[in-house]
Order: sequence, then C-alpha cells, then structure tokens
Amino acid sequence: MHPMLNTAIKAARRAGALIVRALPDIDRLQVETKGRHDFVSEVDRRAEELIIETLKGAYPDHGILAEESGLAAGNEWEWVIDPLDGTTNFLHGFPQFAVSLALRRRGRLEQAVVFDPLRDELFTATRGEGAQLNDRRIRVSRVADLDSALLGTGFPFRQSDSVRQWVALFERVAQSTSGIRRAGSAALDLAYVACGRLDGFWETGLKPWDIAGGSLLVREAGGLASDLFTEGDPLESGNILAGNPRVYRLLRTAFAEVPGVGPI
Ligand code: 2AM
Ligand code: CA
Repeated sequence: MHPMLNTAIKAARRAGALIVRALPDIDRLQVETKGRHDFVSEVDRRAEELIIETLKGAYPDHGILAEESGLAAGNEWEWVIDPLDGTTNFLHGFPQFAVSLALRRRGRLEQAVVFDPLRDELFTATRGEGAQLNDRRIRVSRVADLDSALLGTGFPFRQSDSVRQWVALFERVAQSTSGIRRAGSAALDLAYVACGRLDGFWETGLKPWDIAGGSLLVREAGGLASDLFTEGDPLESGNILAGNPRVYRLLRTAFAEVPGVGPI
C-alpha cells in the first residue's frame, strides 16, 4: 500500500475513534452556528486537529485544505479534509457520518479515504489502482436502467433558488427509479455509489472536502463523477453527478430535459 494512503488511514481511524467516543455526550457538546443551519461542534474541530497532526507529522511540507481551519499552503501535495461529514446527523445521533480525506497532487486526486467509524467501514482508493472496502476490491453496480436504480441525493440548504431547482430535478426522476435516499453525508453517498449500494447520486452547493475523497472512490470503482451541469471538475463547482456509467448517462440526459437547469 502507498505510504501516503497508509498515513491517511491512520489519521481517519484516529478521528473516527474520537467521534465515536464523543457520541454518548452529544447533548452536552458545545455547538456553534457557522451559518443558518450550518453547525460545527468541538468534535469537528478536535477531529480535524488530530487529522492534521497525523498528516503533518508524516508530511510536514504538504498543504492542507480543511473544512474548519481552511487553507494552509504547502508544496505540490495537498490534503483535502472533512473531519466529520454529516455533522447534522452526528449532532442528532443519526448514525450516518464519516471522516473524509483526499490527497491531491497539483490539483489531481491521488489518494482517498472515507471512513464510517460506526460500521467500521473503510473505503480507500489510489489513482489507477482501484477502490476497496475494508481491503476488498469494490466496483460500481451494473444497474443499467433508471427504473431499477436506487439513487442518493442531498437537499440544498443555502439558497432558495437551488431548492426550486432541486425540486425540478427530483420531479423529473422521482417516479422512474426504485427509490431516492437522502442520508446526509455526501462522502458516504459517494462511497456507496463506489461499492454499488447506490447506482447514482447528485447534489449541488457542496464544498471540495465533502466530495474529494468520494469522487476518487467512484472513479476508481469504475464509475463517473463530474460537475452536474458542465461535466467539469465537481470540486470546483460543488455541483456533482456520480454513478455507474449507465445510470450516470441516463441521469445526465434526464436532467438536461429540465427547463432552466444550470448553475446557480
Ligand atoms: P458536513 O456535515 O461536513 O457539513 C449533505 O447535504 C452534505 O452537505 C454533507 O456532506 C454535509 O457535510 C454538507 N453540509 C454542509 N452544510 C450543511 C448543512 N447546513 N446541512 C446539511 N448538510 C450540510
Ligand atoms: Ca464537516
């Protein structure tokens, strides 16, 4: 295994252990509001510190882009860190959240770790070498029609224009799939696309740390992950469409038929 991936796994497991230890005490946690409906707890911050300490200990020159502490410039390598993806779930004791880490070199995703500490599920990927769940190779599903597809999505939580757009996209596909889930952790949704539990996923208005690790997982598992509107880099726009190649194409075609669809 690549030593950088090994270090990322160590960091993710440490953060995951801290998060699980804090779970019985969520009622007593200090929670701040970053924006409307946008919460951060001391657990997010402590988990992030632990991750950065672990990564910097091994690679002091690498740059960092982290949800809570922002950007710290470094060499051509950059870690993209979400210490707790699904904070709202965590704060409610709703058991769907993860630690997400990705490593970029000159902007290209090289390594990914998404760790679900409650189920002890470790999703990993290295560019060009495939994706794994707990060391076993994973692949996207073979589902080839929307009627048989189980999709994931996320509701937009910032702008009301995006809510209206989400409703239009939802309406377009709502009655032609096996089901649509909104679980609340984009990193895990993408990991689930990578291992075939979901056949497709879309969400808008996300941040790079929500989707960096998951995007590489999907691609290395044989799927596609790109900008929902332009097919460009979803980390730049925060608008993502992912899926196995067939479902990805079917969703792209279906969404293109929705009037007025585009970046907001
Ligand atoms: P976070 O928990 O790391 O913030 C779900 O829609 C995705 O959006 C999650 O990956 C979540 O990541 C992110 N998100 C950011 N702000 C959110 C909010 N206010 N409510 C719900 N999800 C939010
Ligand atoms: Ca987070």
